[in-house]
Amino acid sequence: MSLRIVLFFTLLLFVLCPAWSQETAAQRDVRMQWWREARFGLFIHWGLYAIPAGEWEGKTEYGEWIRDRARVPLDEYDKFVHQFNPTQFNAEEWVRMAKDAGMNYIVITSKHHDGFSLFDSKESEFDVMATPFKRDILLELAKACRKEGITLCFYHSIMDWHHPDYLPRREWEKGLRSTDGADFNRYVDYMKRQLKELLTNYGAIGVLWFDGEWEPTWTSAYGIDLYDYVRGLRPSIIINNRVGIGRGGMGGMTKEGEFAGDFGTPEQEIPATGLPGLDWETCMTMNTHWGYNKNDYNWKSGPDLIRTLVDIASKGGNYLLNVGPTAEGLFPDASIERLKQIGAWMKANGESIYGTKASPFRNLSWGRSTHKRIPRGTRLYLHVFEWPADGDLVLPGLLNSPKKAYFLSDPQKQSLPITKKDDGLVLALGSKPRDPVNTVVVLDVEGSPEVASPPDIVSEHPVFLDFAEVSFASETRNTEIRYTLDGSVPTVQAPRAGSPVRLHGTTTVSARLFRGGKPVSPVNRITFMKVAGRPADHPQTTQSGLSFSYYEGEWNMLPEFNALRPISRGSITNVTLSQAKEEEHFGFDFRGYIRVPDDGVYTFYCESDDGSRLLIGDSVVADNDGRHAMREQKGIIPLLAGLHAIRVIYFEQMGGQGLKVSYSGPGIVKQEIPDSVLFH
Ligand code: H79
Repeated sequence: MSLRIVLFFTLLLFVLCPAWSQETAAQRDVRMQWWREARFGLFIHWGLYAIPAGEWEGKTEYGEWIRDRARVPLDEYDKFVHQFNPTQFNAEEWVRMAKDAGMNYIVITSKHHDGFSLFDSKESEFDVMATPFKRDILLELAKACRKEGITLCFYHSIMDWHHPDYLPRREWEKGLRSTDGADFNRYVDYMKRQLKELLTNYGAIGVLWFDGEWEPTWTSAYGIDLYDYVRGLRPSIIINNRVGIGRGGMGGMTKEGEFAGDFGTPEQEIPATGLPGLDWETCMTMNTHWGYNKNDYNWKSGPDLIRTLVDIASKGGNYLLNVGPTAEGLFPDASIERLKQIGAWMKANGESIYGTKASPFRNLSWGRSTHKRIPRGTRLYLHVFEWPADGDLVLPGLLNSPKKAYFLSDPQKQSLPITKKDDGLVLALGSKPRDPVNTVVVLDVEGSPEVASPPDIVSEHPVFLDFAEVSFASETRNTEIRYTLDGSVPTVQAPRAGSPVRLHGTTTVSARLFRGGKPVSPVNRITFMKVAGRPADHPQTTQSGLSFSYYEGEWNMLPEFNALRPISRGSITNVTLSQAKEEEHFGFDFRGYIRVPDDGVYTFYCESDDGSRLLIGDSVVADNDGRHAMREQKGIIPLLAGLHAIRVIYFEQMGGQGLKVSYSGPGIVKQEIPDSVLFH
């Protein structure tokens, strides 16, 4: 092909493909920059549900889901439109409260699952202009945000319990609202037209925060199309991962290989560790509900919220903290009080949050850290939650040469004494915290952060029957690992880690990093226990399969099935939900024996939606209780060859359902437990 033809096709490709699908990493970094630096935002859940304020027919447990959870018929709910008149609403006050709390952006519900639009929508009669209030709330907020330099963002629900074309109906609503003539594609077009209104009439919008994507009608193809559509309207906008269907439950991160949107959305959760290379934002309520609930007094404390913000920043995430305003248009007093407490801390310490990166330390016993690049070095922010008893703050494994340390809140920046030890630095802080919640210490060091974390000590299990093989690993460059097997601290004379070490009895293994003959990391220590396997059971008779009892009821946790009367009983080839008579609100208790071929440590896995638990004999091996989407929990147990009593219990509250029980062990790669090894 001639160069000219190649050029022509390249150009054609460029013109035909939307810019966002060929965005380079550098372009993405530019687009994400404000959001990554902002770190802290205000979530606002506001709509008609503020009027009942959580109460319906004497029950007071509801929030923004009230129409669904209390099964409020549509025409009943629609009456709230005529009552919505938040005369106390003052956009400037709201925005100022967010700003004073140290927040950089606001995400407000342009439309929640109930389908009510908080803005003047030409596409819907179910909007704020149909209320006595008749003011475009989002327009007033947009103006106030622009004035205060706050980025306005919209939460827009894909699920819609009001629009006639939206499908499916709620389970309980099927007889009440017909689906005749409903056309989901037409609903999607409606949603797109509303999004166009939101992206053209309110100035620059920072984020579109989708939600309610988990219903079966929403597909990956719809998600990709919607993402492209929104980026097409506003190329620089940021979109959360709930635009597609790749979110992994409430943990919120995008599942491997799925369409990601721009950031993960853990809900009411914080990832256990940082997630290098991923953008994410934890959203959280201050009490229990998102929408206003007048009886919800379950407030997190101000100090708790401050530490949560710091914890999230130390893991490289954003914090989106919610307020549910009242039907009068006011933030609850308890929310205002907490925003002020956070604001006071942020005013003195915000520098340690905005624009920072995740902690270079794996774990700090006394608190958290964040960091930033500075010319020729790194500025570490050390967030001291637990003040050291002797006033000495230890930075385990920090290899960089220190330049200067001082309290962030000290205008004089008086230097704190620094001592270099073998395995880190020690800062002399003095005897009293400057801030009872979180004192921030600034430590400037040379170069990019380098932390010698204690080496990993790796073995298949912490217990073994016969012997265990242990190996060592570290990611710190230019170091060697030395270890001992008697509980003592490894010195430079201790053996160097090489091929795996074989243990025959209970042993405490200690390992430490060395560089140039000197220890540079703290010591890692793990005890591996030699244990006796559980002796096999000897049931009198056995037939293939398991026995089961089937129950019905509404539970949020696994109930005590023994105390309940089963709806039915029987035998079954394996743990399956095939004998369930309902779609939701049911449970199973499976019992029998499992045959394991060899002595050894076995791992059992319970994957379920909602909760499940697996017991061998009386031991709980895998506990996956609670209401959740498909999620796996596992555990181990040492077993001798033969039959072992096994029990699996399960419950389904509502939504999706599923149960998968797997095992692995000596000679058995992880697999679902086959029918052939189950007996009763
Ligand atoms: O707007 C607030 C809540 O109203 C909304 N998201 C926050 C920001 C919310 N909707 N539902 N939920 C929270 C909980 C729903 C959980 C489930 Fe699922 C939906 C369980 C099963 C389907 C999420 C998706 C977890 C698994 C799949």
